[in-house]
Amino acid sequence: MKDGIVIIPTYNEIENIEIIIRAVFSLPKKFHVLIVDDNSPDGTSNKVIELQQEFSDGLFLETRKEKSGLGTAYVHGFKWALQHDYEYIFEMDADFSHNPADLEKLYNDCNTGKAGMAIGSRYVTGVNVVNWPLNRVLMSYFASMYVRFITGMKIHDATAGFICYRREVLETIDLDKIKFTGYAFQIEMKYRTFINKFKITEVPIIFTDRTKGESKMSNAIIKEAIFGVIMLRVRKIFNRL
Ligand SMILES: Nc1nc2c(ncn2[C@@H]2O[C@H](COP(=O)(O)OP(=O)(O)O)[C@@H](O)[C@H]2O)c(=O)[nH]1
Ligand SMILES: [Mg+2]
Repeated sequence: MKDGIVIIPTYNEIENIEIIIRAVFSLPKKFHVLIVDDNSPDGTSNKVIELQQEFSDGLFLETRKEKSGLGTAYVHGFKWALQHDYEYIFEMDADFSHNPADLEKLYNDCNTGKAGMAIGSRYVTGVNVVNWPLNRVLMSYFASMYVRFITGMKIHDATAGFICYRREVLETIDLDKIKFTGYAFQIEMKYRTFINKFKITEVPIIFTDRTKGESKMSNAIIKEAIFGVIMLRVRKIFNRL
């Protein structure tokens, strides 16, 4: 079995890709990295290929034909990581909203058996979000309250996308059934982990808005999340999840 791999989905992250990869490989704890790029027009994947010369034993790239959303990019990455025998599988953004230095804290919760899923959480100790406009903070915070209310999960940060999974958790989920692509994807993964009765922990992190490149957030992603949560709950009630 191999140890940990950090999956980073990318779409037009040319300004971040090299520094985020270097940041992970310069950590004291060694993790492998899998970039899942959707054929970014800005050439993100060419930069990854160039860096593979330097990090030949730990940097991997999967390229998809077109932009197909964060959820399916992760599902693709999860399957790859399971096939390649990794024990600990991470989700992390490319834009430094998630600090790579926190990876080890998430890893430790999973590695010591405290968690099957460890979440880097913005809202365990107040609101640890830096530089986001107030409306985005409020939306994100109330989204978590809404998810708690509908699903009954006691999670403070339901849309968080900074996660470590033990492989059993991903093996237990039927990944082909995951349909959501945006924030709803993050909620769905937590809900399925919760239903499968794995332990979930929240590790406090500070989330910082990106300083380089552009957010791919859209109204469609917000709508998907609002209706997606209700759909998840209804499907669970009718045992169709
Ligand atoms: N492969 C892939 N990555 C994506 C897609 N949409 C967003 N990402 C990546 O997912 C991460 C989070 O996206 P971001 O736009 O920062 O979302 P925000 O933090 O909610 O504003 C970044 O690394 C993006 O490059 C997509 O459609 N495909
Ligand atoms: Mg971001």
